[in-house]
Amino acid sequence: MKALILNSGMGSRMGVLTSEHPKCMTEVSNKETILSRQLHQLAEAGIDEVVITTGAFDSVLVNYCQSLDLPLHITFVKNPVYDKTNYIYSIYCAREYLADDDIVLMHGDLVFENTVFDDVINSETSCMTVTSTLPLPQKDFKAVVKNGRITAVGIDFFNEALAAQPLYKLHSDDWKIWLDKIVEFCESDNVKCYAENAFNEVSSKCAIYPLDVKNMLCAEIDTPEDLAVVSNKLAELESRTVYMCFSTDIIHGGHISIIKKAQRLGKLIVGVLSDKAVTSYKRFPLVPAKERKKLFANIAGVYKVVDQETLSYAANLEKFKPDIVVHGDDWVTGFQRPIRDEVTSILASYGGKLVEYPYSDNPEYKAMEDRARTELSLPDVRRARLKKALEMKGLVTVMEAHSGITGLIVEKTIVHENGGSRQFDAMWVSSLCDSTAKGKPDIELVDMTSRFRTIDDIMEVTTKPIIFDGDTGGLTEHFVYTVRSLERMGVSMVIIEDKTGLKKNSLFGTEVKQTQAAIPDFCEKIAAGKKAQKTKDFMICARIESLILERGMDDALERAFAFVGAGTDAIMIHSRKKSPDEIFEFVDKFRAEDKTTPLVVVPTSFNTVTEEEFKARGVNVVIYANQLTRTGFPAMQSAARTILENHRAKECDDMCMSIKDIITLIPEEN
Ligand code: SPV
Ligand code: MG
Repeated sequence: MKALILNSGMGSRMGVLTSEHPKCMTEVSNKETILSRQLHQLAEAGIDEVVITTGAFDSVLVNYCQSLDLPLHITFVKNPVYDKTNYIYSIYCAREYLADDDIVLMHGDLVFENTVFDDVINSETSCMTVTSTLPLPQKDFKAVVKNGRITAVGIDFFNEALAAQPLYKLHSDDWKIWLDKIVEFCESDNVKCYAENAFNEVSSKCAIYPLDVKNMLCAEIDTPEDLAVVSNKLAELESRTVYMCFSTDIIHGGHISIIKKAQRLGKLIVGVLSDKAVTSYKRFPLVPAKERKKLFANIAGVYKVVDQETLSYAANLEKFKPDIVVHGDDWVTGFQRPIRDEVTSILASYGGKLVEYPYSDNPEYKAMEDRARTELSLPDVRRARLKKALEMKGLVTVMEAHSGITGLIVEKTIVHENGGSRQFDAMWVSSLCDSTAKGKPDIELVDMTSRFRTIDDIMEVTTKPIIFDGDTGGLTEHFVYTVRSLERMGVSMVIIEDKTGLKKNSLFGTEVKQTQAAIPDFCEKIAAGKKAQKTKDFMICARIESLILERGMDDALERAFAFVGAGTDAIMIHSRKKSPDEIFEFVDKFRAEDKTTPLVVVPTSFNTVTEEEFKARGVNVVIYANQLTRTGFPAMQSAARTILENHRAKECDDMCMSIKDIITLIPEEN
């Protein structure tokens, strides 16, 4: 696309303001002239071929343009008879530079705000700016609009007309029709009329649509009075605020480009989404909000950086009342739609505006995001994330995984709710499910090497933190090695239960013989584990079996405080009662004395309690310990039975996941 700016006019109505230079060089603010503003707008839009027609003071104009040092290639075409002809003849003079291209055509005395210009150049059809909110001017252009199209432009049309400004985007084929007519006019010496007179003769053949700029600035400056009005409006625009929210921790070209666009609309306030909101919405941020704020604060032209605590913009829109909110158009559909709806309704309540730019799905940016995800899977980054998630969210949810595929299910399952998303924070490598997957009883029979193999399978394909079910931890002398191995692998927490001898699954309770470890012995195991660990991120959690083994609340509490004293990083309290009462009682009594040590629960039996209620009571980790195993295996049994019963596989088909779904669940390395 090329630009054509018509600057051959004399500008005589401006009086002394045009005694030494053409009208387009009139200052509209202390930092720009009409022309420098137009040229900057063109350069920012990437339109680098510009044709300027000149007349009086042409060398002043040429020197001035060169002094602006903009990345533009400007062709100057002087209308030698500028004082005897109208701009139709200037266009005629420039015709050889204007053929076969889309054109943005503007008069040299026109000042328009950036949004108007963006709308014009992004228009899919040929268009001319009109203003439906202004009364029809007596002496200026009006456009006659019929069936949605402009059929005539001129001063003397009042019927079915709208105020119009000479800013056009013209597709090459429309422009060719008009330009041919201009040539015809000029070659038959019809050179004192407007170029639009030629258009009016061919308007049925070129499809130019009105682009209504309503109350936005788009005005010609003909007189000093016009200049005052436009300058005031520009000053008003300068004080406009624009709001954008970012969740990203990698700033790439796509972000910079939307920031640049937003800055052109006013003073840009950047809201940085909190770590908690980012985690729920896409993935754990590699860079915390405090640092992400610094990144944005250091981008030239960002006026202010503020926190945005939630996915909802409501609080910040109420507080800052930005004139404009800018966002990519990716939220027009999909799960973010409710957030957008809320933004539009708040903006409407005070007259703000939403501006959306096309979302860039550049593969390079996707590759950067993929690299960030890979980083999350590295041992050091992954290990540290459980502690961070606990600090950030207060309560983390953990789902069982016992293989690569179940790990992927925990990794990738997302549900959308109120414009946000919910996903599990971490994975639980359960001894029950790991043993069951191997067809073995949950009695510490599956050895550590095999358990580590399961962790490795999961780690290879996921990024979320892992909590490992360490059973009793084995002999203290062995446990210290387990701690170091887990730590090295990138596991975040090991939970060991205060049992000794042949361990059986807790859900058997007192139906089987199980022995609880003596408090001093277990304390020693915890202390040895803590001493063995190398990083500060790794956590050892002591699991108390007193309620399972019906040893009473006092025993459970006594153990909890002793284990905290021995250095445990967290306490898991277990129960196999359907009612949560004993868990609640423990949590209340523990929290009365210890406000900080994280509390872990496994609500397999007491499964009516919601995460919100657990959090309100002071619980920090909720582990769904076996639900993938307990739902997956019956489905397999049923498939096997169906095939046996039907002597073929067809009847089983409806129970099967489609191959497409399997393929999308399992990512391919690239
Ligand atoms: C496991 O998942 O292996 C556990 C939790 O230890 S429970 O089965 O409830 O004992
Ligand atoms: Mg277990």
